[in-house]
Amino acid sequence: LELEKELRRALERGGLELHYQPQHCAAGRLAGAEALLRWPHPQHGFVPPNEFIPIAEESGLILPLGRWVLETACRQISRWYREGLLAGIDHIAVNISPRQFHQPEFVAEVEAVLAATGAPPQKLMLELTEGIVIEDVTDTIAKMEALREVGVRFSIDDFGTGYSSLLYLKRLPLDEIKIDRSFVSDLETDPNDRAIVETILSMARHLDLAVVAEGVETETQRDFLKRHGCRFYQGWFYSKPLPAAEFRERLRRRR
Ligand code: G
Ligand code: G
Ligand code: MN
Ligand code: NA
Repeated sequence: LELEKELRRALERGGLELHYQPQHCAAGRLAGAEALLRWPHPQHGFVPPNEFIPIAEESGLILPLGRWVLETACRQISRWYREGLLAGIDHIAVNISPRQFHQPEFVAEVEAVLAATGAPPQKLMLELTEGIVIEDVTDTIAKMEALREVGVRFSIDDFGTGYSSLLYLKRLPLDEIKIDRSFVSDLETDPNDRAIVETILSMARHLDLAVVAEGVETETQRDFLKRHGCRFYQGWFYSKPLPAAEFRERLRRRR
């Protein structure tokens, strides 16, 4: 309860930050980023999202919090776009929580944020999790289709960890899947993980879905993923999540 109060206060007083973890293409070029929420706590340092997102989800604070994330990312996308820094950049991805997505006004909220910030919808990728999908597939599809109409794209986060992942591929209007870090981390030692990752990449190719591999930490992992046709790579091998100003420097230095 204390943490929830402090989080609410941080949100109200501008005490939260968005960092951006770069995503690279197979040839090494910078291709995009995932926006990640950071809470620098005056006493405890950075509080991990895994600790405070569930609290926010539980209490409903995730609604204003998620809106702040979306607005902040879109304002940033709009600014970088006007500065000419997003040429050749495929997307900036934003995490959407289940409760945020299932609001009746979610589609209108995203459209309003795009209009207010002037962010080009084509640069926005929304990352959904399994938690979103299992609740109401018909409503999920309707919302995704409405936003894809506007040009927004969708990615499924933590792919492979859910119990019905294959069902999403068949039913949801997706553009991208993110291979969960747990499959990538043991690629070098676990033949089962190699088989799973190969299978995901092969399926994605047949279904015409882009794939992002998460948690890429070594060249060996990158090479394996590259050999099997992975499109985007995210992880410490390339970069940790960066404050906005530092990510902007990466965008700028490309030219
Ligand atoms: O930032 P980190 O890599 O520690 O992320 C931990 C978890 O928190 C991940 O599952 C990530 O998706 C989630 N997360 C990070 N930022 C956000 C956000 O802005 N919104 C939501 N809903 N989840 C986030
Ligand atoms: O949305 P998701 O939960 O997948 O968020 C990504 C999380 O993974 C963040 O907490 C981020 O800090 C973390 N992360 C990003 N790159 C790496 C990496 O290469 N290795 C590990 N172990 N974690 C990473
Ligand atoms: Mn994510
Ligand atoms: Na993930």
